[in-house]
Amino acid sequence: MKVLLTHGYFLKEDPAELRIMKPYPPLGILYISAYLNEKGVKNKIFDTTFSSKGELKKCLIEEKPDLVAIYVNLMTKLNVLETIKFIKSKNELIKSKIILGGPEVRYNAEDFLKNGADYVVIGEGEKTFYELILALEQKKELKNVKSIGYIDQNGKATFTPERSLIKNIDELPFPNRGGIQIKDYQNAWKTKYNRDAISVCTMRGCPYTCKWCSRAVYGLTYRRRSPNKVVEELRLITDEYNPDSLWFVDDVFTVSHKWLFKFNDELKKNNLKITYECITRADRMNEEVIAALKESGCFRVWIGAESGSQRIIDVMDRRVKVEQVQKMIQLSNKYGIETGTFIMLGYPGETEKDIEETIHHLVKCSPDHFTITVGYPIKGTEFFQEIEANQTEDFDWEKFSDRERDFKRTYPRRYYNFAVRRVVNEVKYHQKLNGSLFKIDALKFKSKSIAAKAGMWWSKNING
Ligand code: B12
Ligand code: SF4
Repeated sequence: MKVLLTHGYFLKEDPAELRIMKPYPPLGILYISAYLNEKGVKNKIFDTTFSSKGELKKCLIEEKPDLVAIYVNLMTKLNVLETIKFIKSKNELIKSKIILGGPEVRYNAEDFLKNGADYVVIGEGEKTFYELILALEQKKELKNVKSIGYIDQNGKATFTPERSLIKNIDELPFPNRGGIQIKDYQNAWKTKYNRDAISVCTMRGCPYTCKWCSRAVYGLTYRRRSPNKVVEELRLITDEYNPDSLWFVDDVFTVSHKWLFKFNDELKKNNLKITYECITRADRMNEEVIAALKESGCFRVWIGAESGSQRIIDVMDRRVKVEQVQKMIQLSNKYGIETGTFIMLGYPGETEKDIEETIHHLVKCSPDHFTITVGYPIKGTEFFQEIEANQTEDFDWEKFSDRERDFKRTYPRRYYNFAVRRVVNEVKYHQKLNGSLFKIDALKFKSKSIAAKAGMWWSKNING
């Protein structure tokens, strides 16, 4: 069987992503590809990141794969639907079956099947996809393949029972980075930042329950590769690509302190020096952990909080104290590690007072970086369940992603665009005021902050 793995992320067609220019390879597909290679199933990857929709279509027509296997997340959903439509409209591709996997699948499976996908793989993909390929090759009954969905003979969407997760993820082969042009990613980074980065995954799942976070793939689990296996992969990456830095895509890098200390020891034992960036939670940090992060090469740590208001953090079930977040950001900085944090505005129940507390929080702990988004409900999350009844308009699934799904918030939607500007400019004002000799710079940000505050008032009281 001819298997083509692909996705729907086209960097050139996305102005926002072009501005950010931090592309990462599609790790999920690279894991699937490596697993199939190990099992002797030939497969090819068409990496869309630096390509175009036209090139993908050309490749499909040329290759005529038996199976087109596509990764889909909420951002790439619409592009993936377009690819499905294309395949279904071409006589040359009449025999190509479409299989979808990735985080967007579990809670949208029926819609994808109705829109042309032949099969969906729910959750962790390696074993399921391999078994599905075998069943299709040997024309066996699909009902025996766990964790898949398909349209049965009666035209009904059918789902098989859930498969248990792979217990020991050390068994998995390293992602097939050789199947794509990693150099293209490195060049894109080098051009923009003078520094490149390669992504690595050491854990699967997260044991926490933040209400807005999607756990559609790995659920409420925590499985970790052993430090020596990770170091083995890092050695290969270093020898092959020699990147300036690594990015651990793990949900909570310091969730196990024991693991971190062992990882640090393993790096030393193997005389491997790395520079890396990771994400974690303040409640899984302390001074000893920060020292270990520094020693093992962490140059930047992202510490989640989402809000500076304890009330909102609690509503989100974030299970962290805002003071802890502030303390860990300051302590990491003291150890010479750059810090970043994520902020989300517009969560249900958030008021202007909470937004002001968020500003106060950011000013107080002064992280080196922060990202700010207006929260949106991802299907399958508790946040989604909470707002489902309060959606402001009918949602056309085929035309929009969850990012465009809106609901009745405390204030009109437009208010939050001003609120984002207010937070960014007010924080910059304080940073400039404290850091620069030229206070005139600070005043520029202050005036923008005041204008944004006026916009908040105007959209709240006059024109929402
Ligand atoms: C790294 C990462 C990013 C990176 C890089 C993305 C990339 N190119 O890989 C960056 C920072 C750019 C990013 C951005 C975004 N991300 Co992101 N990201 C992640 C993160 C932390 C890790 C992804 C990863 O590599 N996982 C490891 C691999 C091995 O797992 P996997 O991809 O899920 O693959 C497995 C299965 O899904 C399945 N599978 C995957 N593909 C396929 C294909 C087939 C055919 C089959 C059969 C199976 C299969 O098998 C794989 C192995 O078991 C995840 C959370 C997580 N822990 O997974 C969020 C996550 C994927 N991101 C998410 C979101 C929301 C976003 C953004 C929309 C955020 C935003 N507001 O901008 C953007 C979208 C960007 C884009 N254009 O696609 C959500 C997705 C939710 C959803 N329903 O789609 C997640 C799950 C976070 C969360 N918990 O809410 N992200
Ligand atoms: S936000 Fe982070 S800690 Fe919370 S559930 Fe998601 S991955 Fe886990």
